[in-house]
Amino acid sequence: ASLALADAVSKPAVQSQQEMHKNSDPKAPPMTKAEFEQAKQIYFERCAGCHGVLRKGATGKPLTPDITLGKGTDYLKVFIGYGSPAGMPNWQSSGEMDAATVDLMARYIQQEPPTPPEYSLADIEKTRKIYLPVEKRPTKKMNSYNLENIFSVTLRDSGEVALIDGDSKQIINIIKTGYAVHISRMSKSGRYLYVIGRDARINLIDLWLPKPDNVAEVKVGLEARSVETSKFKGFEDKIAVAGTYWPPQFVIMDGDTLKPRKVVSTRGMTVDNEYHPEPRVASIVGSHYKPEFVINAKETGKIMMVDYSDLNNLKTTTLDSAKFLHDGGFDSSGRYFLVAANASNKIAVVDTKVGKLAALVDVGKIPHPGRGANFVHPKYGPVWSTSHLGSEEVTLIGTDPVKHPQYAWKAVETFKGQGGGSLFIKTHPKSKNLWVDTPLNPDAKISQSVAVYDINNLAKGPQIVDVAGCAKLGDDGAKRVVQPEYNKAGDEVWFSVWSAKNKQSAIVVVDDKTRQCKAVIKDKRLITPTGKFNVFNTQHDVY
Ligand code: DHE
Repeated sequence: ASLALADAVSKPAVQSQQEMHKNSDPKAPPMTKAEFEQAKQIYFERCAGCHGVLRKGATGKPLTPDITLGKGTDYLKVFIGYGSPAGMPNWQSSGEMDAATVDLMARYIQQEPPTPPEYSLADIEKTRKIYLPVEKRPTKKMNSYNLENIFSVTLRDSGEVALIDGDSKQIINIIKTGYAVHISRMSKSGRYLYVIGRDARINLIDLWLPKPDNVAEVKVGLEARSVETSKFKGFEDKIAVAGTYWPPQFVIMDGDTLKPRKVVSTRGMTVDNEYHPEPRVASIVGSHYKPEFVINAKETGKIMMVDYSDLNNLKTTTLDSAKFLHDGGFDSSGRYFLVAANASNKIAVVDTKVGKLAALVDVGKIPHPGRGANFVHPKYGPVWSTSHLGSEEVTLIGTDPVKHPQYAWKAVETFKGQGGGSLFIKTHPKSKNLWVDTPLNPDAKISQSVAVYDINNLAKGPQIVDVAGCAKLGDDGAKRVVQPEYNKAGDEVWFSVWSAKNKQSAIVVVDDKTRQCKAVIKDKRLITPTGKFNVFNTQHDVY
């Protein structure tokens, strides 16, 4: 799974003398076995996240042969090469795939999708490595870093995370991880950092070591996006959980050794009472009110509140919401969890105190909040906000049923951002700014800049900050400015300027008050930076 796209593409398969792939429907365009294997790997790394391993569709359209065969290779090549305004990336015109690869993928998606293997608890346990046993780990912090202001930065295509000291902006360590780490999460105490690769490899990093590094590792499946730890009193740092895209299941582990304890399948009926074979696990959060994880199954629209206090008698409350569940975060009180149901254009609100769905709120097209942004609106009181992948709208939802009941769980205000293709929105309790990125907008000017609003005067409209311009990377190739993340003090906001793997990228630190670039972190080791997670803000769900 660590095979990078560029490597795969640079070794075109020799078609003639090789054995051909056998497809059940002979109408599918011919491919050699080697081409099929190469395309399978690229599909896994680039396409499966949106279209599903079984190609049944979710964020992206279904790509099963009953649909793709009718479209044919030429049509599919245009779509793959040039993308669509609905969010399909322009793989060829962005320079990320060459014409031969686009042709390969167009032929591949007309074949029957291969069914990947299942993955049991024993399979998981076999992959587990302990680099430093618990008894040999330090009993107190052994370094002088200000741990709470460290950023864990995904280096997507190199299969690493960079730990960057938020105070000095120096790289503390570059740590080998799974491929394309998706998120980083902190243990309740702030000592352990968990990262999960797209290939479902989890790395446990101990921030107390003289130089923070891996202490354990496990591969929990074939494809994954989410990892979380127990936050409830009495269970601090004790339990970890990871959700996988394939197989569709979640795994509960010991927090300090990653020893798998329980695997639970998410296959079953959707909220429309139809069977789904691949309900992938999207976001997971640890409840602050109960010993529970809130686990979101994408395709079924079911939200599972899983009680981790007794794994042998596992109690789960399942809430019906809407399809397809994706990303989300807590409101400012930490009681309500708001999650995007992106195919329904809704936000589901979970009351983690009583274990019930509080509301389903209609928002714009394909909401994509990341963890969202909480602030106090002058009129509506506390609100949580989301931007959208499929529209230029930013939507605010009232989150205070006690003091502002008339606004609670309603979309109280919608205003325009720079354009569609937004992935993340962010503010901080100490800030007056609301930052909205647009990395997937097809217009380079928009994907390379961000919009920032004054939360006390949203009507004034945004100021546009040319973040990529600050990085001074030149005109060389596509760059996307992605994911605002605050430092602990809430006076700096960090952005990734995400270039192709073989091009220079950077992290731009913007002064939150002046909205001017304050620092640019450039280093040849910073390959394809995407998500950034400040230790303190992640540990305490501050966003
Ligand atoms: Fe993400 C969060 C899934 C594409 C960067 N992404 C999430 C979460 C899920 C998810 C389920 C929530 C995890 C949680 O909170 O527990 N992401 C997917 C996909 O299925 C999708 C659409 C396609 C894919 O193939 O993976 C996808 N995501 C991307 C990207 O292309 C991004 C920009 C770069 C990358 O590394 O792949 C990307 N996703 C992120 C980031 C977060 C995230 C940075 C966490 C944001 C935060 O602030 O919490």
